[in-house]
Amino acid sequence: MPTDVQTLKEIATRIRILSVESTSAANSGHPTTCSSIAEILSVLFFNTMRYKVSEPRDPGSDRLVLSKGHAAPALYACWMENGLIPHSENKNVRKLGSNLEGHPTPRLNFVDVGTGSLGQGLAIANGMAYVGKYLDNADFRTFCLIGDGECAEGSIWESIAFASFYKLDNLVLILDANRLGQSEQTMIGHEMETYKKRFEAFDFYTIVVDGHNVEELVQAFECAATIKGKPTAILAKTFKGKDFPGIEDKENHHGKPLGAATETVLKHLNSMLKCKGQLKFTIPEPKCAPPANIKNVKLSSPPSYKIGDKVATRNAYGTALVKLAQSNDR
Ligand SMILES: Cc1ncc(C[n+]2csc(CCOP(=O)(O)OP(=O)(O)O)c2C)c(N)n1
Repeated sequence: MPTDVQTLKEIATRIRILSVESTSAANSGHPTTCSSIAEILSVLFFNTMRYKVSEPRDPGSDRLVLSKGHAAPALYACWMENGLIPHSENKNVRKLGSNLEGHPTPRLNFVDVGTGSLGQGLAIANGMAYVGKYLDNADFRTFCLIGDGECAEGSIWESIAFASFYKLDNLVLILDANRLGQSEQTMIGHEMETYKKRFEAFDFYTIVVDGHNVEELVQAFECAATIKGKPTAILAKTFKGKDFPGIEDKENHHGKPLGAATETVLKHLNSMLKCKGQLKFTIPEPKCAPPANIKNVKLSSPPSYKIGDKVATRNAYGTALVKLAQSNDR
């Protein structure tokens, strides 16, 4: 049975609360960045994505790349709500010695790739989707969440071209169009039709949604699963700092904990909760996929250069790659 809409809304509010609490406790971080994606993450983690909480790296699991890695506290909140991380860890986010760093790292068993340097996550998600579709013939889907400010990075558009060229229909790109970047409005702000035209020009199947409407998100992800021969872009119109009174959609709040406003914001968010106890949700099981052999990734023979040899770096690099491939065909 799918998770009901009210529960998905409730979890979104809990994600906001946890993100505010952790960043205020750390006195650093990006609570407004987390807030704009609360519904997107709630629907992905508690309705759409197939995965196992007990085995986050199950090869059949859907992948999620949080390319806007500075929203890490919201990602951690999801893994707290699904039961993998104890809630007591939330106060350690961004603290020295905690693996719950300001940006996700693969030291965490539910993170495949470190993100935070904007513009990189989509290229990596492409690689995952490419492998799933063409090498492993596996059924998992790859989701990649990018920011609108992040779209100023040229590498995003290179990756969009790649996904389209290779017809990665197992890739779902989600654009969190919260209008604001680091210091001001992004180039095209909330012009969703302009985004749509751009993605369509790259031959993506494109769906514009209200990114705070869980029903629209559920439908969009379901629709994406039916699209063949092209990747899907879900363009979510959102608000940075959503549900933070006095802060939502305002400039000058990027990368700042809420400080003196923490108490009033938490009071407001808590007043939105309908259920204080355990929520009932269903996480779909992953389908079977072959485990990838990533053992024996080493040079088939050691480098044989002599001191003083002059070798072009690209040749040395190429030789090393060939030797790696001789030990492991991945
Ligand atoms: C390559 C790179 N350049 C700059 C930064 C610094 N930076 C961190 S967040 C951010 C703004 C991101 O805006 P957006 O993608 O819209 O995310 P939002 O926080 O609004 O959700 C910038 C420029 C970075 N992390 N990586």
